[in-house]
Amino acid sequence: MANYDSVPRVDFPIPYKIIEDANNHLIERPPEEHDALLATLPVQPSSTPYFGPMQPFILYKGAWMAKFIVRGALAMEQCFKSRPTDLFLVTFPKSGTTWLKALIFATLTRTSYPLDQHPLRTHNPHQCVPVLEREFATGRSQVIEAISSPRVLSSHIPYSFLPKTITDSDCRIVYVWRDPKDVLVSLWYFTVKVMGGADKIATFEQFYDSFCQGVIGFGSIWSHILGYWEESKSRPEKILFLRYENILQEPVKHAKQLAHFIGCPYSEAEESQGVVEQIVELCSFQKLKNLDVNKGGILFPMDDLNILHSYFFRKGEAGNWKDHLTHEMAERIDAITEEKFKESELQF
Ligand code: PAP
Repeated sequence: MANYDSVPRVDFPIPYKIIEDANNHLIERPPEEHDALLATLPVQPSSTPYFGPMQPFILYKGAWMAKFIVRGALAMEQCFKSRPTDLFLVTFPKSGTTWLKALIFATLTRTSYPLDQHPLRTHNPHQCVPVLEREFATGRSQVIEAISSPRVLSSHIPYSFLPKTITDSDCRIVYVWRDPKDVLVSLWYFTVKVMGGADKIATFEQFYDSFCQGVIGFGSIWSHILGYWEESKSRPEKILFLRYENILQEPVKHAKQLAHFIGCPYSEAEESQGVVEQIVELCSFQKLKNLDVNKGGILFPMDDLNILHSYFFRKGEAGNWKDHLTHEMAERIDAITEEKFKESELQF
């Protein structure tokens, strides 16, 4: 297994500039190779409530997905080449991606930058760790190839969508999951912000129903979690399976576990100097949320979506669903979770 002690520096910033056009605009050229296959996939009925431009969703490998994610996954299957030192962060959206991007990136680069001048102070965590399927879906695989090792890459795709170059390798995956009720609420608020208001989309009740049915653009959250859980049970050295709420409760313990898993454990000297606590503090919700870079700034400026950095920081706590779900709504989700998880040894 790779050890990062000898290669502590991670490329930064991500080399997007390699695909600028003559006017310094970042270029997007969605690959067309899979258009014919994509056109054969079932499309959600037009009566499905509308939540944004990722629709209509298409059915691929049993999951209702945004078309660009399937396009990205197909392009990854065809072209992506993993490297033994690659590290992947995988999450169902709104399960702790931003936080773990920060923690992983800060852990890996802690000897490259003084912590008081760390790039996370001036860059949103999503600017430090690219989303694989997004880059492949928009024809920017060169960005991924241009990053020197060790690469930290992220993804939201289900385990069954991962290319063999990842699943058949010894590359490590950090998977983070979160109480589906909080994921639902977080995803709703994010969607409302991106869409410019709740009046632009279907109702929260319809969103809730779609989430329960797994028709939200990333497949069913329960299948997503179980796909990685089953694999992590049989290959714990490959997949570190973490839960958002547990990291919130014991961040220092989990930061150490993470560093160990990714091959750059904290030395005794670092521990006694409080480096773990400093990394945890740098990546904490309050710290990141209040940085100027995360109060302003647009992520993916080449998109029409206008996703602001601030959209990734809302409450940052466990149990906020209590302010948004009725007792019946919460019970229904918990019943689904219990039913889906009952055959696995996964404790909720
Ligand atoms: P993504 O999958 O689209 O990248 P992701 O970062 O997983 O989004 O989700 C954002 C959630 O993580 C928000 O949760 P909330 O809506 O329930 O508040 C956000 O507040 C939370 N979050 C962001 N950064 C941190 C952090 N450093 N610590 C804890 N939670 C965080």
